[in-house]
Amino acid sequence: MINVIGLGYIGLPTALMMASHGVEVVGTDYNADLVATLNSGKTTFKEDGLDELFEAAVKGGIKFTTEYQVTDTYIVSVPTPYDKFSKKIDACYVISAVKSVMDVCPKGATVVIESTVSPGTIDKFVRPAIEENGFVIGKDIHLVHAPERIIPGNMVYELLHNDRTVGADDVEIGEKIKTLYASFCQGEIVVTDIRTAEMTKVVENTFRAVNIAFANELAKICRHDGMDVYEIIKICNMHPRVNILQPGPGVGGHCISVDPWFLVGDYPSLTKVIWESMKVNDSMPEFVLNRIYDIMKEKGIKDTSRIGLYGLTYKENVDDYRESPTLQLVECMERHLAHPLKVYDPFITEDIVENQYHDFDEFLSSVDFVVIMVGHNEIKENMDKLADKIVLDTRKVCSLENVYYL
Ligand code: SAJ
Repeated sequence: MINVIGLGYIGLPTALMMASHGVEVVGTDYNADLVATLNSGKTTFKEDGLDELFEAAVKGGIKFTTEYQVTDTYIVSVPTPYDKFSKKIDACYVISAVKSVMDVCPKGATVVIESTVSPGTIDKFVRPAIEENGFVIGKDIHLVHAPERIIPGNMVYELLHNDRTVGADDVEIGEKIKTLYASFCQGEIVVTDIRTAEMTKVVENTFRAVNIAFANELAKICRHDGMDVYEIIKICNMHPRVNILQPGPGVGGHCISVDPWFLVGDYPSLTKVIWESMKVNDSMPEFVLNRIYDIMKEKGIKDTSRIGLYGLTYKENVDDYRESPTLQLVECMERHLAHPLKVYDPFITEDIVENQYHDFDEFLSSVDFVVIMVGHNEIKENMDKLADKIVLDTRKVCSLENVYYL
């Protein structure tokens, strides 16, 4: 039996995937409300194909509980926040989950860490947490790091098809865990050591952050001299070895806006490119604010009362708003004591910010100037409703004429 610890954005789909592929799974989470929701037959976030996967896993016998199980294999997928000031990883959830596993697990058990951790975290924090209990790693407890790679919005497909990395001290244990993931994963699974696995995960997200920063910097250069950044990127990308990403209003989510800071925090004097890239991405919400201001001046708009931000999530068609560019922009306005803009997002039903609307038409009738912060399908399918508005499209999703871009 596999005990998956932490039933969030990664743990839940992973547990469901295994259970629907014939593996006996118990999912454990310390949040009793979350466990109750799952036990009542409902999923806890929106994701394409997740409900169907949930159904298949329930048929496959998956159980949800707040209790840690006595078994031989644990998969830990709990959050790894970072300290905003020091930019270092806060491994407290991983440590506490591993300690709770140690309280119940028999000798010979394997603990797989799926949570993203900065290189060295397992040596620095996880090994001591295990050894504290008198266990000898490699003899009494086996340790594996198998970082996830799935992208919110396409998680179910990517869980099935992406290649994976399994880092282990011992190749035999690595191969055993590879077989477990191969129960559902059709991609190639590479077995390596733990330190390498830790590093690859953070490097993958840093690669994307740096490349998004490059696109954002191009947007700024092009704005400065009135050039069309999208046309330029389109043409450049026809070169066989160039593949520039898309500029946007900033970078959010719990991965790309976070993981690169682990490297900056650990190697401050060696991470010039990464650090500057993060600063460029972090500057984008304020860049959008400046664009709003310029357009207001051009159009003779005197106050912000009829300006609205469309989209609150960190990217299109997901319900996750962690570190989202819209939240960053709202916070930036607050810091400048500015009156909050109207905000609407079809995926967010609870009140997150001031002046938030929950009905698309009501939102539209309360504004004359719409800033598209997220390109949800809803807005793409309802472009005609923006025909009489001033539109600043930060995602290049608008098909109307006379639209402003970044
Ligand atoms: N973004 C841009 N321009 C782009 C692409 C993205 O501005 O061209 C923005 C998005 O709008 C969003 C942010 O960047 O705000 C991040 O979105 P994303 O779709 O690039 O990535 P995430 O954070 O949803 O998922 C990433 C993925 N990592 C990589 O692609 C290297 C995913 O595979 C990882 O599993 C995930 O991080 C994670 O959990 O680490």
